[in-house]
Parts: sequence; structure tokens; C-alpha cells
Amino acid sequence: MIQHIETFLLDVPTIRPHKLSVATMNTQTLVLVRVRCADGMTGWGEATTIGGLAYGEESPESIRANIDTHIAPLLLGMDAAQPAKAMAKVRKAIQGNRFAKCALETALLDAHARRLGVPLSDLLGGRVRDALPVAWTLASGDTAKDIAEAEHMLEIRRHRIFKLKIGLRSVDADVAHVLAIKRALGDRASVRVDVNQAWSELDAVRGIAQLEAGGIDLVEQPVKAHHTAMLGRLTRRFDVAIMADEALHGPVDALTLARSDAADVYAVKIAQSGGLFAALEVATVARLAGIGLYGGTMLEGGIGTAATAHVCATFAELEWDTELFGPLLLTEEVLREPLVYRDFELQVPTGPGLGVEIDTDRLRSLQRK
Ligand code: MUC
Ligand code: MG
Repeated sequence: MIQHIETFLLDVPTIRPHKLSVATMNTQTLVLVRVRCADGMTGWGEATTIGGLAYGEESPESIRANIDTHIAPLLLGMDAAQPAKAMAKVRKAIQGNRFAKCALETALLDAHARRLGVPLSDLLGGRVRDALPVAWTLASGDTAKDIAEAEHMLEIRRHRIFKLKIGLRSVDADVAHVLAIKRALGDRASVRVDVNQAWSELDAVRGIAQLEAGGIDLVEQPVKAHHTAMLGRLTRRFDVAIMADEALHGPVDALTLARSDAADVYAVKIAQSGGLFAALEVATVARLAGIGLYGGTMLEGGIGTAATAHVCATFAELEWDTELFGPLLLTEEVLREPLVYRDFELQVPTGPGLGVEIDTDRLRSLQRK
């Protein structure tokens, strides 16, 4: 039986300012959820978002309030061994709130997989890979610093895929910044950009033409999320891969975008999709429509990152790798044993459930008072 549900906000400084077109992050607020069951099992979930309300329509504080006030009471007393039934009740009664739903589904699946003594990926059909290549985002805003950071990551064999956050400056300044980094790294790295919706169609046409000519491999969400037709026109116009991120709020969006051939690649994010099973549905639509897959992040800490890793481990094809580096951007680790990054890959945890343990002392010390 689901006995107790608790939420925590943790304010964790980032290792350096992380500049996106929508926000500059100096701190990340992790939203963690703990579900305790009557049989002694505990599960953890995460609902972290980016930049308060700058990125999406759920904030850390709203997620917490909505879980505590509206969602947790629906779940208390339900059978903890039936996560799908519990989540069906939540989905019926609660509109939207995809991040909150994802955190609860993660926690219920973590507890249930522990109960069965299997890794969470087994509840999702089983894994086809044990390690996931991980991109790193260069977002200091300074070209020389970004090149030095990339060189260091190549040197320590942690990342060889780099995503640059652009859209804050003029198209020409951004393109010059990106191409300087690509020239410095050459064929040693895949260089990609994320515009986070900042460009108009004309900006995008000018910017993407130059990025494509300069050897950039992928352009993520160049235009506003709701401009599906515009995204489609860019996808058809250019050879370089165009990825949908903010345009994808779960399986229905995945289907709508696929129907209009709006993107070459989908960033699969568990929270943005509304949960782990919803993320699998997004991936299924992509597979059926011939769209490539990329494991995306909301810059979560260890819990959300491990949950996404379990989902991505079940994908037969993961053509564009992942960006599951969230914990590495944070100055503090909330897991007792950090996730293992080795030889450019994240090792998918193998223990029961998520395969990670929370350090509760560290959690208390980071918890918002
Ligand atoms: C996004 O838009 O993809 C993922 C990596 C990163 O640096 O920011 C996020 C959000
Ligand atoms: Mg993105």
C-alpha cells in the first residue's frame, strides 16, 4: 500500500553559469519525491525543471504544491504493487502537470522494481544497452572558455559530443561562436546547437545555412514550440538534422509532429513527456515514423538522470545518443554513489529499482529551508 508521499526542494549551485536563451542558471532546483510503501519499500522520483518558469509552465514550487495538495492524496492507500493503476487514477483526475506525474511514476516504479529485485529497465521491457554516450553542453557564453572546456572533456574521455546553447546574441555572433568551436575541435567531436526557440524563420534560414556549411551535426528547436509548420519547412529545406525539444509535450505532440514531418530527431525527455511510459510512447511514434532518437535532459540530478537512463537503455536504436550529464553540472551530489561516467558513456545502473541510493544527510543539507 502507498503509505506516505513527501516532496523536497533542493537548491544546488552549478559549477559555472549555464547560459540558455531563456535563462542563465547559477543554481538548479531539484524537485525530489519519496514514496514510502506499507511493505517497507521506498521509491524516489524527480521533477526538476529549468529556470523557474523560464523554460516550461511548471515551476519547482508549483510541482511541489500540486503533488502535496492534489496528487498525493489520490495515491495514498492504493496498491503500491500496481503503479500503472495508480498512475491511471492520477491521469484521469489531474490535467497537465507532466513533471509532477513523471516524478510520481518514477518513484512508484523505483519502489516496485526494488520489490521485485530487478532494475527499473526490466519493468520497461528490458535493456538492449548498458551504457549511453553522453553529450556535454558548452554554455559559458565565452568562446575561448568553451573551447578549453571541450578540450578538457576530450582529454579526460568524458564527452566527445558538444551541444552549444545559442539564441541569446545576434545570429551572426552566435554562428561565429559555434563555428570557431567546431574549427578548434574538427573531426574529434560532434558539435550541435540548441537555439531554445529563439529564432524567427528568417533568422533560422540564415543561421542554419551557415551552421550546415560549417559542419554542425544537429540543430535543436530553432523556432517557437508551437510553430510546427515552420519547423517542418526548416526540416525539409536543410540536410542538417533538425531536432524537436520544447515542441514535444508527450505522445500526442509526437504524433502531430510526425504527421507533418516536422523534425528529423526527437529529444525524449521523461518529465516533458509526462512520465516514463509516456516517454516510451514518444519513442515508439518516432520509431514508427522513421524519426531519430536522442535522450534529453532537464538538467536533473542523479534520480531523474538514472530514470532517463533506464528508459534510453530499452531503445533498440538511439541514433543521436544522450545528454544525460545533469549531475555533472552540479556542485553537490545527492546520491551516495555518483553515477558512473566512463569512456564517453554513462553506465546504466544495474541494481534494483533505479539502482541509486539517496544520501539523506546531503539531502537535508541542500534542502530549502
Ligand atoms: C534543453 O533545452 O535541451 C539540456 C541540456 C542543456 O544544457 O539544457 C537542457 C535543456
Ligand atoms: Mg533543448
